[in-house]
Amino acid sequence: MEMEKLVEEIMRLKEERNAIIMAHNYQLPEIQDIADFLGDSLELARKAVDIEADVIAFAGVDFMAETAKILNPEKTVLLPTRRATCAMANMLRPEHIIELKKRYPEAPVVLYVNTTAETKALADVTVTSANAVKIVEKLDSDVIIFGPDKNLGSYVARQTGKKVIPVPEHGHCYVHRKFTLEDVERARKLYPKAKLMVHPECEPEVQEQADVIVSTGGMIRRAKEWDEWVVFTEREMVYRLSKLYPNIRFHPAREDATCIGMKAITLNHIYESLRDMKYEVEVPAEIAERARKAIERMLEMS
Ligand code: 5XR
Ligand code: SF4
Repeated sequence: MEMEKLVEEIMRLKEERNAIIMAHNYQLPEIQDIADFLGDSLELARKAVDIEADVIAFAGVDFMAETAKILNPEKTVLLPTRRATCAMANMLRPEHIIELKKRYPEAPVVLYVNTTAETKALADVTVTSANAVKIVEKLDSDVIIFGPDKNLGSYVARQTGKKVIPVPEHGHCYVHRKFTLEDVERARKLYPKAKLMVHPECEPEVQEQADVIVSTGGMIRRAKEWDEWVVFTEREMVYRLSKLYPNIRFHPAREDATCIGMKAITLNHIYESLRDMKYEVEVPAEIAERARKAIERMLEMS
């Protein structure tokens, strides 16, 4: 189907199903353009609570759709393709957590929201990059189990002075790990007036060079502070920022920082997803209940 016709069909199906389309900031431009809401995973999941829709077509990776489902159990949440998955979230298995809990029975389990529902169910509290330090400071323990992003974990350790036991041992995001000091140098040469916005999943030495270290939601909030930025995160973020702020200049730090899971979703998948009501995200009740408690604890503590 041609793009125009495809969009028309999606709009028709949206009405028919009483559906809305939510998309993460890393989605393809043509998907960002038709989304009802854009944001980072937590913003989207929380937004979904206020919306009167029966169906949410979720253009993002699977753990994000699961979080939306956990916070909106009465709504139907659709993941447009099963290939939309997060390599970092998949690195952490429940067994890893159970194993470490045996060795550190007193240490609370703190998990980044970039995790599967199954692992969130084993967490005492979830965190985002924005609230991780604040929450870990408040926890009544000097040792914490933290996963899956080791870079975010060491950032938290540095900021709080607490001992962080990483779970799994080498959890990371391959997209953000691509950025190096050479990218920083090139950016400074090419755009001497620009400031650097760096995602906390990047390597520590790259974070040290940042003017701001923020999640994608934070990038949107902080962009107004300057008129030219180099962006150290998934490349489509630049499309999102440029569209929001046409008078500010944004440059991707690398053209090849693309998330395969995010890019697995096409407009055609969204069309088929609303047409056939697939693929419905289901989280077993017991897991959802426990994962929801960990998320709610984060919301209370932040
Ligand atoms: O998955 C990611 O790499 C993106 C992101 C974000 O900044 O949007 O880290 N995901 C969010 O769920 C994390 C929120 O702190
Ligand atoms: Fe996961 Fe990295 Fe993709 Fe984010 S960018 S969804 S952490 S693989």
